[in-house]
Amino acid sequence: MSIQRLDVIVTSPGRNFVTLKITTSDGIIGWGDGTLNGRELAVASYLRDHVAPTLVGRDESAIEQTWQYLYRSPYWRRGPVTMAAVAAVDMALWDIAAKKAGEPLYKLLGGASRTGLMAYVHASGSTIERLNDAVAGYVDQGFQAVRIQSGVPGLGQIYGVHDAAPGAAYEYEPAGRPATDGSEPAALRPTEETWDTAAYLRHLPSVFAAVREQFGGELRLLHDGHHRMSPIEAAKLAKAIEPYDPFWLEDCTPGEDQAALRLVRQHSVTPLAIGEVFNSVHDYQTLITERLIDYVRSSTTHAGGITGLRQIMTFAGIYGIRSGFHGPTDVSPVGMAANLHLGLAIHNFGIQEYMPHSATALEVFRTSYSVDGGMLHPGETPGLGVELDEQAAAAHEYVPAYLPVNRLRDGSVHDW
Ligand code: CS2
Ligand code: MG
Repeated sequence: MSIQRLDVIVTSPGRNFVTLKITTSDGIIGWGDGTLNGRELAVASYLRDHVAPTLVGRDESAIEQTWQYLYRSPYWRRGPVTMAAVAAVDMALWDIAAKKAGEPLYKLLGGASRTGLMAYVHASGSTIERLNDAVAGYVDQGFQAVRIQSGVPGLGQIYGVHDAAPGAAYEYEPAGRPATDGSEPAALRPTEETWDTAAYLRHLPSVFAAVREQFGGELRLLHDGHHRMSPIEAAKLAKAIEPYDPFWLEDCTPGEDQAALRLVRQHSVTPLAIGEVFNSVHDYQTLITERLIDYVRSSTTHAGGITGLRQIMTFAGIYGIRSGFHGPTDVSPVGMAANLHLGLAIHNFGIQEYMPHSATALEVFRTSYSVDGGMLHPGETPGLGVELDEQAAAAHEYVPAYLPVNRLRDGSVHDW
């Protein structure tokens, strides 16, 4: 049996997704997620123009060899576009292998190491009161871990902060579909936000204090710094929130500066998570061997699929570092399912990010994973357990959409 055809499907049910469909000569279909928020068409072209023609006729069961072939042979290794494309192929081949075995994918990865995966959800609010309302909504639904993001007095819209009905699902990072700015020809530009780290550092400890006061000590509280701090600013924040027992502080400094976390570690025992923008085990080398992080934030979609992320987790496991896989709505339901199967199987699972996809997205992607009492499970359907409805997908054409730009008050471009 062999790979007979590869089709790349770009669909936009509320937001853009890039999905690879691999069909084998005996008619089995595998799905893979290659969505790279704001750069979707680059991955689609990489897959269509440079990957698909080289894979037709290959043995679909040679998953590891195909991964190495796509990783090593083009000479240009790593990088988000390449590794999202590798991820899409890898997931689709695992999906096919598990469908052929008639088993849910986690059984091919060593079987279940646990009964379910603890999820964390996103609560946010422009004010502390609204944030607390959002947290209450999730606690009522049984979630045991909540990421808390809030507005900062004096600043306007901040990425990742929205007021939503308590407990309601929302796609807070929709990768804004840019409005034209009146210029001719119409420019499609990302929206822009203003940032002030000092104001944020003054405010955030009071946010943690207020949430702890209302919900007590047991609820796990997470926070995402979204790469916006310098090492010394991050150290200051990590130390300031320590009394509120955070589960983790995520992306406190720009991810590519691995040594930055040494400084944060010297000043605080707040657990650290990083890696949603990483795409290979090499990005983690210093962080893991020096134990500068506690949680790996990569997703299967951006780190070379199940094969790539499993490499990272095996390496991390030697150092007692656990998973906190990236699971925002820009990881498609296919990628989410891949995260769940891997998380169920590995020994060093920690927690799984969970942002429910919109009803429109779930009409295109038919899922069989579940969430119950704050715990996720990939389900028992053979394969990944997600099928793309091609007719439904065709109804949603690609729309250019970009993540916002973050600037300091003086207009200079900042990390976000
Ligand atoms: C966020 C992400 O989930 C998170 O922790 O940082 O939603 C991230 O901003 C997006 O995936 C970017 O595409
Ligand atoms: Mg993040």
